[in-house]
Amino acid sequence: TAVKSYAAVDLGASSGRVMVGRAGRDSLELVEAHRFPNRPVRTPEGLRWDVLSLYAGVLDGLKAAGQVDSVGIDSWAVDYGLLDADGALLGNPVHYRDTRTEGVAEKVWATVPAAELYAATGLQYAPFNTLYQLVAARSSAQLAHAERLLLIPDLLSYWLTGEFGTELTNASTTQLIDPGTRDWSYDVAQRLGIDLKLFAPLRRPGDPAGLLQQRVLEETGLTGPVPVTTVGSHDTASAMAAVPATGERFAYICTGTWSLAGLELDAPVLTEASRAANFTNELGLDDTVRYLRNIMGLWLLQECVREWGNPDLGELLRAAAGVLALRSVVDAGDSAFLAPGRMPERIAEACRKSGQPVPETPGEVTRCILDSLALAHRRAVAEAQSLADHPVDVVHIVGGGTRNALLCQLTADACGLPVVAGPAEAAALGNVLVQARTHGLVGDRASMRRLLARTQPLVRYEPQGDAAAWRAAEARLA
Ligand code: LFR
Repeated sequence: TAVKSYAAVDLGASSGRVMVGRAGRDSLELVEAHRFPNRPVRTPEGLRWDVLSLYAGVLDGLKAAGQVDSVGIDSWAVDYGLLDADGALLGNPVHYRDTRTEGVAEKVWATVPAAELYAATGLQYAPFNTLYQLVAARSSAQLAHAERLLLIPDLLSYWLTGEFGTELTNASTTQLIDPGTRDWSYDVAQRLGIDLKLFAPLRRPGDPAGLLQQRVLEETGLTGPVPVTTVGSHDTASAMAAVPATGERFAYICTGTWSLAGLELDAPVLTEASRAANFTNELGLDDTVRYLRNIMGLWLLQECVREWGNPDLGELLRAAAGVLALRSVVDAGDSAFLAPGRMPERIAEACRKSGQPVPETPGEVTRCILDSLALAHRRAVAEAQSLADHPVDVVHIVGGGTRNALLCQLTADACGLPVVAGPAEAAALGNVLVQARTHGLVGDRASMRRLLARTQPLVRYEPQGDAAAWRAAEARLA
């Protein structure tokens, strides 16, 4: 049977990559064509993405990938570039960890109360939701001159093809989409003075997104026509499409800079209890809802490692494995950990404030982080099941965190459920599979998942240890 090649552009908060997926009816393999750093820059105005260097990485990656049948793009969510009437980019996109949204939510809620906002959009409160960013930018010269707003993957897609669009799974993270109609929330936008005309028409995974422009073909050495195919352009939507679940009763945790932990549902959960628990209803493939909670994730560790001058990660994890379990834990869901900098001190402060021993050595801090993440995973998985009335018997971990065996085992222990870990490159695989499906190679979501389960190396972790210790640790944070 035919095997086709797809390029998956997958941009994460700390690196970007172009992967080549070769998919057939019974085969799926992924190779890395190019990986490049994503280094945010602190300018006098604030924290910015270096989006031109990302685009250069994408072009280098497509060149390294060689001839492919299609290209798909995914990245982190919520951030955007603004274009003027000539289609030129107005400045560097603002990083979602920038502080410009501090105090903005309160202003928004004075116009649209938080409960109404949740009922209309189903989105968790996070200071970086595009809605708050746009309100923060309301009186900026840039926004005044903008004719178009493109989310990051849509911006790169525009540069590659010359065509505009707004991909739906990522648009659902703006807090301007109604998860019931899967269309714009016109009322919310109007009340907050957000001009929806800035957004290009919505498109869905599987929709065509144009062809690589002549200039791009020349630069990359590819022979046209090469189509760009719309995938779940939010990396978490693509990663979820690559959860190798074989049944319906599963929870997932997409791990990396963030841990996104929750369920795949047919309909949003918009109850007051769900809002209070800060669960989000983002949109997934095929009319699904990604019901999940954002947990700070390995960001906590990445930031410490940066502060410690990049020691060897393997050694750090071995040291952490030898530290007494659950000695001190912090709330890994707390947005107090959102901003970069001074992470070991901030973790120590949180332990001190909650009357727990302060972790001193890098090994102790690392253990505190991993225990805290596992605990946050446990809470999210348990609360999602009860809020959505959707019980599970297995937790799938996908993404970069699957390479961290200690984190996977602790998560199994904390959840009291088996964990199936893998694939690590879930977002790129989900990206490839949606392209493959669009071009007629694999069938529905279930058959995509069966193909993953058959072809990807997965590791199973059985829950061990002391369930009471996790309950006690949870109580310490309550
Ligand atoms: C993960 C992710 C999360 C989103 C955060 C910010 O990479 O896309 O889903 O909440 O980044 O965009």
